[in-house]
Amino acid sequence: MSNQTRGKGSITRRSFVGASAAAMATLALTGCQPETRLKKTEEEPKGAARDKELDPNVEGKWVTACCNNNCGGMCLNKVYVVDGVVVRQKTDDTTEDSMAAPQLRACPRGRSKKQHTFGVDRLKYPMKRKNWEPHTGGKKELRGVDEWVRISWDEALDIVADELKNTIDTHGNRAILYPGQVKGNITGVINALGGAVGSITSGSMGTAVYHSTVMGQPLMGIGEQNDRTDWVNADYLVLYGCNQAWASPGTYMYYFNEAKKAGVQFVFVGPEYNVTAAHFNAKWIQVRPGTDTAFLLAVAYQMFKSDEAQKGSVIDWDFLAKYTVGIDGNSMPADAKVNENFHDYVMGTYDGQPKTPEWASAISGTPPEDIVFYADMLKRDNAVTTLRSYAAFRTNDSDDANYLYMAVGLMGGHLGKPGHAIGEAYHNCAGSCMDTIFNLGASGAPAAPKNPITDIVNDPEQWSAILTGTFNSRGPWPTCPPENRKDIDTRLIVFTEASPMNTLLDTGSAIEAVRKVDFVFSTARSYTTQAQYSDVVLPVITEWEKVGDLRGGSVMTLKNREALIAATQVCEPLFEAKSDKQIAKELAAKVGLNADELFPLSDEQEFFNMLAGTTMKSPDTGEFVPFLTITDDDISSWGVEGKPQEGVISLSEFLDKGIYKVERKPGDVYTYYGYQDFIKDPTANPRETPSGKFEIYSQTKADSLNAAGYTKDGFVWKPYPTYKVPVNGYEASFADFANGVKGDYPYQVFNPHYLRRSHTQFDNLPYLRQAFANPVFISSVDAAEKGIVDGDTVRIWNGKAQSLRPASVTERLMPGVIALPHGPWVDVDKDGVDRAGAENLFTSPATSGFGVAGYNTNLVNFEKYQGDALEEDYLVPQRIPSIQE
Ligand SMILES: Nc1nc2c(c(=O)[nH]1)N[C@H]1C(S)=C(S)[C@@H](COP(=O)(O)OP(=O)(O)OC[C@H]3O[C@@H](n4cnc5c(=O)[nH]c(N)nc54)[C@H](O)[C@@H]3O)O[C@H]1N2
Ligand SMILES: Nc1nc2c(c(=O)[nH]1)N[C@H]1C(S)=C(S)[C@@H](COP(=O)(O)OP(=O)(O)OC[C@H]3O[C@@H](n4cnc5c(=O)[nH]c(N)nc54)[C@H](O)[C@@H]3O)O[C@H]1N2
Ligand code: SF4
Ligand SMILES: [Mo]
Repeated sequence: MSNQTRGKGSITRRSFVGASAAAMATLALTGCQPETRLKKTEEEPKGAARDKELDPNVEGKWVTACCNNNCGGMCLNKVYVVDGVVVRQKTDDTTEDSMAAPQLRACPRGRSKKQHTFGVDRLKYPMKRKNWEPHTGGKKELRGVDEWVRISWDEALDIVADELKNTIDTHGNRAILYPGQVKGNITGVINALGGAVGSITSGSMGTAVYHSTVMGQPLMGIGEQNDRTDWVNADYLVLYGCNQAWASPGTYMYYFNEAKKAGVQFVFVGPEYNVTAAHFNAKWIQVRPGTDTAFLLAVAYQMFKSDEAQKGSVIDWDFLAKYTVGIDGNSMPADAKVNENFHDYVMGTYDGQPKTPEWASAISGTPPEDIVFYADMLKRDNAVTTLRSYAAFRTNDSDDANYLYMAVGLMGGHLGKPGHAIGEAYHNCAGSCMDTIFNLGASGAPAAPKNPITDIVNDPEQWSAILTGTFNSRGPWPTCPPENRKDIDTRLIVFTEASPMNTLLDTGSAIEAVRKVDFVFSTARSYTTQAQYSDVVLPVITEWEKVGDLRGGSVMTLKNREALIAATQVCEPLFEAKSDKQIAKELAAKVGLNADELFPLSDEQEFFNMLAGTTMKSPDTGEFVPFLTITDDDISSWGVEGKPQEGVISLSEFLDKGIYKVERKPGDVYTYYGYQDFIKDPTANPRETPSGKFEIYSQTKADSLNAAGYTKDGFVWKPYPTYKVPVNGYEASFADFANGVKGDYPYQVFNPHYLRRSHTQFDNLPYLRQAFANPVFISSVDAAEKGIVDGDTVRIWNGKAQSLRPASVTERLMPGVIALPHGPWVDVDKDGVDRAGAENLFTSPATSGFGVAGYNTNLVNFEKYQGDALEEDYLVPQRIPSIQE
């Protein structure tokens, strides 16, 4: 394609690049030197020809621009488009900020999206690795460091089609692997060709994903919590290892603020007194990473003890009897195989070790009096809302931690009534998860062909599967048991819509594995790690180039219960980038499939179908009704098929505004309490467990954990929650734990989800690099011991890797714990030193329990770096491939 005017805007690509470069130069100056910018403006020659898009007299249009990055918000982003170019951006000014309808204001990432779409690092056309050769990969060891050659789409898709066919013909479909949380159209095409080995992930939720349903919580542990308008009714609001200010922007913080104003006491549990905890002046209950099981067992112990001492005023025994099984020997479930129970274990009947606050404190680092405080807080007369995210569960051997989190809440009877909840604060739903107000319509596109290959590799095992040629394939959900040990000979890797080299455990092995196979291809918007290590890279459009996007409603469709946001196209696809669907469609044709059958609908038709099918719970009747009014004129102007309908708001008004918010009123039809139906009538609305109740004793849990085959140290899982020393956890930081002798890697490290990025997305953006330095956070106690001050370059290492990062010294971390933010793009220099702080270089697939990715149980050492100080990330040139035209 040449530099032709294209699409809706009337700007040529050449003039666009010039304009956006000019706009960026101005913005770069605004960032650091306002006085310079003023001077520059004054110096501009009067009457000089201006680019139209920079001329305030030329009118543009506000467009709602999609912002959806697996980030934890669902914010309104609007961009002002003049002549096809985005010149300004704003966020939600559609309502006053109020409890009834808080503003959905964008975070710094959303406000930087302009650089994501229009940045100079956008990949412009397909490219192939210079030393790649068909079917063998050529010089495979050069993956990641090779140069690139620009190729046409035709050639790129010919190569991909040929490599797919050759791999399938020579080695079979099991030789293809989709690593990471892959989605998408391209994998659908490969499925139509016979499929590939897929992957299973514990991802965000760690051990909670497996156990929650077994115990009685729905939705992989997302569970149920009260409508967030209820938080004001709590006496205590517990943030159990969450950090909403960083990891769930959007409206969480708004409702927390309201709760704070109403006098709610905040409590935070975790290793770092993070910004959210600090903002609400929370009481800090210190717990080292991966030690929550010990902490919570001691909380249970203390509750039993105080209840005895205070004659039943702590534990709600009637509640336990009605809604749970297994608290003690009097309430065993019918399927129990072991004559042991939770109460007696906690008291030390079976192992001689009462799980006292002092016992837990030696492991979790929690002062015993804080364990007593927590137990006292949970007593039944207090209104306690506990909210957890999943940081505590992205740890090895925390398989009983979510059980305990639930169990101690149930002991206080904190469920199903105002102010009481044992809930979670999942970023995907920005507060209220269940009981939807909007249900999004279906796109009408046929479901992607199913993957005929039934072998599935557990995420932590993907790189070792490639390197060793064996893996445990998936058995009955959720296990990958040892009897499913299988051979695998991976020859081709597909990287699309995930960043597994950066985000799965053990990035070093990822690099090795990727260099082993015959062919690797990826889709990418910029030069991500996956793109860097591929043979062929296919440039894909960003959200802003898509025809439209509809978000909101429920936890599964992201993110905010009370709002729907419809984004519309900001600009036509840039350069030669194509949508995933377009790429898949063209690939389908290349491999001889019927592309029109696989992808029959236009993007407009799919977007229209989603809009037309969306329903809303009526504020008057509580029944779901069509959301949009659609006319014959709408249908003909869209050029789609459909029927007119009556709804709550017209299609054109909704798309113009880009947002529809439901105003909340106290006691309205949208009010709910977690598990309210079960609490009202547990027989008519049983939990999905063998007993129909919450199971503090769960035979299913014990049986499946023991069958999973990941626990290698001889430990036997019990049906009730017990303590297991975690692999790579606190105890492993000692050479001799009993005598307090530290080992080679004496520091625990966890990975906060960091504001500069959404996982790996945006890591390359200069605005965000300037705003967020991506340091390693170190406790002031540890820093003082090592002579490290704020800003010093620190070397972090363990047996697998070493990285450099600037230190951020803080009093808000427990000594012995460092925090290395999640998601930077791995950047290993010629000496083997990573300069980005890519956290998964340090993690290892030492999975245990159900085989989860134990990201937050990990050990390292660190010191002040003696070499040249690291330059700040924003001074490092953006990662842009050098390409031969
Ligand atoms: N800015 C930003 N926001 C994001 C994302 C992102 O990449 N960037 N990703 C999104 C996604 S997909 C997810 S899953 C969520 C993750 O959201 P979270 O899991 O809530 O985020 P984290 O930052 O990993 O951890 C939150 C807090 O948990 C505490 N913590 C760490 N380990 C432990 C532990 O073992 N026990 C206890 N009790 N506390 C612990 C730490 O103090 C930390 O501040 O964030 C979402 N939001
Ligand atoms: N050590 C450690 N590792 C972690 C975590 C941790 O806390 N510590 N957190 C874990 C968690 S909670 C999660 S959820 C995972 C996330 O892991 P990933 O899902 O692998 O992370 P992302 O960086 O969001 O990767 C998404 C990629 O898809 C691309 N992409 C987005 N939309 C599209 C699209 O429409 N089309 C195409 N073709 N590409 C698209 C993005 O540009 C990006 O490159 O990471 C996990 N990894
Ligand atoms: S929180 Fe997420 S949706 Fe909101 S502006 Fe930031 S990146 Fe966008
Ligand atoms: Mo996640």
